[in-house]
Amino acid sequence: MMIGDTMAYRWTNDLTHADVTPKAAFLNRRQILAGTAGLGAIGLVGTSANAAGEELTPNTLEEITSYNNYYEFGTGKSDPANNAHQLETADWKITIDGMVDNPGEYALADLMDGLDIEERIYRFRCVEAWSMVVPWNGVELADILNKAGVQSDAKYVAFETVVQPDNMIGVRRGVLDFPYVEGLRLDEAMNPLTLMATGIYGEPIANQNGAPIRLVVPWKYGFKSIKSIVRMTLTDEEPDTSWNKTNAREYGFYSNVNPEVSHPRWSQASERVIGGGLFAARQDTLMFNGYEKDVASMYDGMDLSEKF
Ligand SMILES: Nc1nc2c(c(=O)[nH]1)N[C@H]1C(S)=C(S)[C@@H](COP(=O)(O)O)O[C@H]1N2
Ligand SMILES: [Mo]
Repeated sequence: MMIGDTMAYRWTNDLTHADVTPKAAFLNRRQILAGTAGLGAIGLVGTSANAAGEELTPNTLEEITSYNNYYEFGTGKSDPANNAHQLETADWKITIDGMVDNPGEYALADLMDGLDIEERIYRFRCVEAWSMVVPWNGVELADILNKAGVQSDAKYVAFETVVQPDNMIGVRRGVLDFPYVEGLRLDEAMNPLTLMATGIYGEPIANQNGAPIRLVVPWKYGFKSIKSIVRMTLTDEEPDTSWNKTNAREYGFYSNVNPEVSHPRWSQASERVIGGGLFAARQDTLMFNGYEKDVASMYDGMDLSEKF
């Protein structure tokens, strides 16, 4: 198996679906735009350029929806695609509580009301040393948090994924301590790059990608980008995070992408690009996954190997 290709601590597939997928057809810019022609239906005020003004070639929707980590639906890369149709997403509500002026349980539609859904084409780098490029549709987390009114003593946001044991085989098997939880420092949460995604390629986000709404933090390892969110709590204490609880030595709270700080079991200096096929070339991993100029100042003076 490929070294560094697993964060599963009980079991993992040696060869996954994506490993045997033939190289994806090259999608040019025009085709990508044509493919997003229907975006008006979900209120996209779309731009083709991404926030950082980079030209990235997104992975295909097939790749993005067939090679996933969503342990509630199993630990294999193709398990979420096979099992996540069971996720119940109707009448989705998100509780926002803790240090906010307007705590409560919000209907997703009310939270999104009045916000412009943008397209953000971001690099996505899993801690297991594979990567994709994903054309998300979503809103800045800051816009949602501002609706709730963040109080001045809040320092972190804690996030929680839905738990539906009847629908989630990984929850029934107890492959992790559920609910899946994550957290960001408040400045990270308020950073303009931090997205709450509701779509990919202009379509509602697939269940296996975290329907109906998930976090996307493109400069951090993928496990920070928690799926199917039902609670956000503003707090003044650093929140627990699922992978840190599971293995604190290997997975820190910050988990910023950093080619110079190795995982205890593998290097993070390079990554395998999904879609390249079994013999895909690796590419160098970029500091903060290529978003250094947008985010590095948040960590000024911080020892990034100590606060990994
Ligand atoms: N609730 C929940 N969120 C999760 C995960 C998970 O298992 N459960 N896996 C994380 C990991 S390790 C990664 S790499 C990304 C994968 O997102 P994708 O399947 O959309 O590529 O989701 C993250 N969010
Ligand atoms: Mo990951």
